[in-house]
Formats: sequence, C-alpha cells, structure tokens
Amino acid sequence: MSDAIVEAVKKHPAPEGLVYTYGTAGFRTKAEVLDSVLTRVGLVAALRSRSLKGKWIGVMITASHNPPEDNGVKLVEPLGNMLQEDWEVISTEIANKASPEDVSKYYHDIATQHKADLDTPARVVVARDTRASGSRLLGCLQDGLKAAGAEVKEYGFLTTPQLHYMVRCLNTEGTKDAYGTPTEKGYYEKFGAAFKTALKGKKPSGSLTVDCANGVGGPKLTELIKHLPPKEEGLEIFVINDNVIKPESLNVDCGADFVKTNQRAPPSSKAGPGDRCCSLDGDADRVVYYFKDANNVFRLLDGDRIATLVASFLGDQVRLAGLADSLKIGVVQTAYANGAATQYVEQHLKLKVDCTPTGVKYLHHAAEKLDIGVYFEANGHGTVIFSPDTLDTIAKHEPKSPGQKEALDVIRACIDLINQSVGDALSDFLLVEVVLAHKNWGPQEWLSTYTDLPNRLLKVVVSDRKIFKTTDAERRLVAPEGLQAQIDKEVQKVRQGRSFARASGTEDAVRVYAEAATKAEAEDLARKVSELVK
Ligand code: NG1
Ligand code: ZN
Repeated sequence: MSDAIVEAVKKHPAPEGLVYTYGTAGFRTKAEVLDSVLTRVGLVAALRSRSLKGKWIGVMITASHNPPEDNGVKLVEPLGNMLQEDWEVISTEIANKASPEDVSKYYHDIATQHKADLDTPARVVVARDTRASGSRLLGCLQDGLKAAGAEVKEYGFLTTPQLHYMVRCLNTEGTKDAYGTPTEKGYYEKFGAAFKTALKGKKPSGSLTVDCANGVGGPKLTELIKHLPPKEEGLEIFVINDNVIKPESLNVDCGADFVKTNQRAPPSSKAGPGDRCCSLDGDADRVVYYFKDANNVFRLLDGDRIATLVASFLGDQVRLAGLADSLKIGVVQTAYANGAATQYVEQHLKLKVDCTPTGVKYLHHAAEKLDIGVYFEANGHGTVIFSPDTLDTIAKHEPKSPGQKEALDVIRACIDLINQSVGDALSDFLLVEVVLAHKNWGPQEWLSTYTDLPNRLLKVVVSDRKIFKTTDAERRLVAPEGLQAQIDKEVQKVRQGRSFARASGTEDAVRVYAEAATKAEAEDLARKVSELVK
C-alpha cells in the first residue's frame, strides 16, 4: 500500500514554499495550489475512519463565502461534528511534508499511534460545492482515497450541511439514534415534513425571497421547495441568485457575507418594503435575514437575531408544554454578538448566555453542555442542539392538557426541523419562518424586540498576526504586553463602549470590533483601537 501512497502523492506535487494550515474552516486558499492538499486529505480521512473502526468520515470541498477562485476542504466527524483537534494537527502536518516518502512514512506512523488498523475498512463520504475547480480537486482527493484503499460514497454537489447530514445518517443507520435516510431525497422529505408539522396549520404571511449567493444552495433549495406545502397553504418562496452555470458569479454582489459586511441588500433584490428576505452563503451553512422598513431603510436581522427569536420561542413552548422545570435553555454567542442581544437574552428572556471563541466548533461544544443549546455567530452560522437526556425527556413527556400537547407537538417537530448535525441555512430559515408564523410577526415586530448598539468591524493588516494572543473568549489581549490597557482606556472614553482585537483564523489580518451608544462613538472607538493594533 505504501507504494500506492507514494505514487498518488507524487502525482500531485506540493508547490514549493507554501505552508498550509488546517484552520477554523479546514484548508482554504487559492484553488490552484490545493491539489496536493486534497490528495493528502484523502489519506487522513481514511486513517480517521480506520481509527474509529470504519465509521463514515465526511470530506467537503468548498470555500464557503470566499471568492470564486478560492477553494477549500474540510473533514467531518461521524455525527456531523467538526474534525477533532488532534486530527487538525495531523492534517496540517501531512499537508506540509516535503517528499512523497515522508508522507507515506507519516501516514504509517499515524496509523500506529492512533491504532488505525490498515486492514480495517475505511469509509469516506465526499461532496463539493459548485466552484469550477471542484471537479479537478475531487480527482486529487480520489487519488488519495484510492491509494489508502478507502470505500468512497460520492454525492456530487451538496450543501455543506447536507454532507454533514449524510455522514450522520450513514453512521446511525439501523440504530436507535437513526437520523434519517442518507439520500438527498431523504433530506428533503425529512425537513419538508417537519416544516409542515411544525407550522400546525399556521400560514406564514407574505413571501420570503432567498438569495442563494449563486452557489449550491440555489438548486438544492429548488429541490427542497418541491417537498414543502404548496404556497397556498405554506410559504411562498422566491429564489434569487441561483445561477450555478456561471461559477464566476459565486458570492459576487450577493450572499450572506456580502449582506452582513456591506449592511445592504444584494443589488439584484427586487423586494419591496416589509418583504422578508434572507441570504445564504456559497455552501448554505450561513443565513441572515433583512428587509426594507416603511421608510425604505435597510434592516438586518443577523445571527444574533435568529438566536434570540428561536430561544424566546423554544422557551415559550417548553413552558407551555409543562417542561420548564426539567429543561433549561441557554444561548451561546461569541464576542461579536451585539451587546444589546446579550442583554436581551439575559435580562428579558432570563436565559443563560455563554461566550466562546470564534468558530462553530467552540459554540457547538458549549451548546452540548446545555439541555437545549441555541448557538449562532452574528454572521449567521448556527443551530440548536438538544442533549440526549433532553430528547428522552421530550419523547417520554405525557401532556396534561390539550395546550400542553399542542406545544409538545411543536417542540417535537422543531427537533426534526433543526439540522442537529451542523448549522444549516435551509433548515434555519424554515425554523425562523415557523417561529414568525406562530408569533404572527413580520420582520418589523422581530426587529422591535431590542435595538442593536451601533457597531463597527474593521480588518487591520499587521506584519505578524500571531503575536496577538487573547484570553476570556478572545475578549481581552494578553500579548502584545500593555496593548489591552491602552484599549481599555479608549473604551472608557465612550458611552456603553466595548471593543476587542483578535487575530483572524481565516485571513491574514487582525479584526477589531467596537460598539458604543452612538454610531459616531462606535466608529471612533474602532478607528482608535485599530491605530493601537497597527
Ligand atoms: P475569523 O476570520 O477567524 O474571524 C471568520 C468569522 C467567524 C467564522 C469563521 C469560519 C467573523 C468576525 N469571523 O473567522 O465567525 O465564520 O470565519 O468560517 O465573522
Ligand atoms: Zn459557509
């Protein structure tokens, strides 16, 4: 087998002088320099599967919201979680090995260290987004998988959350935790049926315009719609920016990142005042809502808003079902959550808030410790997870009145509607629509729950971002020495001020966030802190 590995690695040589890192979002960079990485990721996927006695491991080829010329790859654990940290290190090591022989030796060393018996079957599920480079990179990945002797299930194009769903379904098939049928049809049927049940006959008002970032979410949403109730009974959806025939249009002037960063609707949007809109990112694992208010002003309803909406709804339903004493709901955020959102959850909803470092895996881990954990990044990545004990409690609960039964049915349908393997833009927006329909709210009512503190996010290019070390869920700097004290001084000068700086995990820059009582103060604070960081 080692000869096959040497040959496969030789076929896709690594460009000289580049250093690769498996970061928060896997490997992600210009597609033209990723061939060698994909082959080696194939080897790691096979080893990871063998170390887990042949469980299915997922490989997703995507660069999410990045420009069309980029691409990337990430590995998915058996229940749909992000890759375990020690395997991130292994992935980085193998990607940077100089020679094919070094790769082969490292492969065998890791197999021994992690008790990955090379005679055990290795099972790997593969999918990709619609980027032009995807097909070439898939070939490179397959060469690695073949050399490692893996059994491969290839799904073609999928959204990232669909791939996570397949991985979880395949690993739970035939068990008491069976998650669903591991086919695209199975995915649409599961979420489509749960949407219908969760609505309980309530019809969402108006329509929803979904901007698909010209990515894989477009065609997949069109399929999903076929499994939703007809628009007369359910939700009328307008799909826009779903051109995947022109891959150079991916994420260009559209998509969740464009909307969140520019605080405006995609220029292609024709929605009128009060019309609900949402934008997915390029691989459909992120969603943000927005609308134009009565004065034609753009209003964003971001991940913080989705979290507060869903947490308040689930809180109500848990109470109505008579489960408030046995189940505690918590919200997990990062430092980028608006201070007003945190305050709303703690003081108005009276729920616990945890803050973790940036990156879905940290939020997910924190949410796993809760009975019902609602986690969202402000940029729209997120989901809700229910602990195994919670699922058991909900399954066994006997309602004592028709009202309790009604709420219990809604909770059970929501559990099916929420993609528990990972944050899923399609499942998330269906959930938002269910909540709005039950509350009989439009976007204006949703927006009125609290007022965001004015804020500013800046990107500062520095000579070495690695010198910026943080503590307290990235809210305070411990290095460079003395910098935090200077930031504190600036923060004290403005009303309701808060600011922090941290090295980005996905770009070569430091991000500076600031919020304050007024727009002018927030902008000023962000600028001053950026000067200090430079
Ligand atoms: P970095 O580049 O580490 O700030 C960004 C996003 C994260 C997360 C990751 C991974 C912000 C401020 N940061 O991380 O929330 O989405 O990309 O995709 O939005
Ligand atoms: Zn994404």
